[in-house]
Amino acid sequence: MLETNHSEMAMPLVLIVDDEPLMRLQLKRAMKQLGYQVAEATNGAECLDLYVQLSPDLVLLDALMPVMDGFTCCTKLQTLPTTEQVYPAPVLMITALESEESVERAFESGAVDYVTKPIHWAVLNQRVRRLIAQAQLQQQQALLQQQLQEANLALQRLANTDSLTGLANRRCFDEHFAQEWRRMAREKQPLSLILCDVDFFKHYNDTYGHQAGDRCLMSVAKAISSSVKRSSDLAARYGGEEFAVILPNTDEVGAAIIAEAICTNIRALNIAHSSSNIAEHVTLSLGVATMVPRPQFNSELFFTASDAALYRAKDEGRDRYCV
Ligand code: GH3
Ligand code: MG
Ligand code: MG
Ligand code: MG
Repeated sequence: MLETNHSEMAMPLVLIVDDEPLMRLQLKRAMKQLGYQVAEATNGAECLDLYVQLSPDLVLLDALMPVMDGFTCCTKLQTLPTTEQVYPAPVLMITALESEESVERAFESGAVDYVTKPIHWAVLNQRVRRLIAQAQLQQQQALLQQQLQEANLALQRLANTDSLTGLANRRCFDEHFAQEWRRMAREKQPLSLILCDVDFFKHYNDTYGHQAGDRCLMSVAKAISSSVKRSSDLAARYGGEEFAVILPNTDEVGAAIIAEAICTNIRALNIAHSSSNIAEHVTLSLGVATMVPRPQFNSELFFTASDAALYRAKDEGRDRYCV
């Protein structure tokens, strides 16, 4: 039973839960006088349903009710998952039970405040106002926190992504590489690195223009990243027309398969390159190196080995990989 439209979101919503119609009426009148919207439930079970549906800002909860009493209901409210739509709303228990045990039970079940019947209306009003103000502050803080997290993620994505190709950039690659290098040492697994360089790319730019060159790099990037399959593999734009692929837990044989796949997928792009000295289309040269953890190896040696293999691929005629 919702009296006014909560979707306007301007007025806080108070969920009144009491089995006595007269009590609900009085509470409703008081809350409306304070300027709040009101929804009503007649027992704990109804309260749970409305709570999830309406995400109130405060729950005024009676203790003794049929079907489900206030203590049980309050306990269940605490276990509801918090989502973007449903914030944990404070629960104020209103009951004729004055025993110490009842007060303790109420707080143990998650109520944040306790008022006894007959109601002292001025006291209730003050407590309601304070609880709603606190809840709104918490909601705002949670929202801000979430926005901050999203902004951070977006920033991180931006900082790690090459803007032209959408691949990981050099910064991201270096970080990932350092991580995988340490993992290799720890887990005693082989690590492979493939450096890729577009053949005669200067000629390509000279022939087709720099913008066509950019589009070519985008296609090449896509073909390279679609050639690596595992989630731990990383393809990155290493610089200008150079790309690097890091393959954790991959030996020489596995790395050669990926290198071959990259060559094949680039050829399949069939990007016209009339000034290429080797083919009528764009090709790549690749240098592959694999390391198994040994004390005398360092990461610089690894790059030197891949680079040397890449130069060999260029020397031997391009459009190929060398190990
Ligand atoms: P090789 O086969 O020996 O690799 O010859 P190459 O012409 O590819 O080698 P070189 O390193 O001389 O040329 C690389 C070219 O890549 C030169 C540079 O203008 C071009 N390049 C680098 N980054 C970009 C880019 O972001 N966009 C475009 N369009 N061209 C780029
Ligand atoms: Mg009752
Ligand atoms: Mg180059
Ligand atoms: Mg090149």
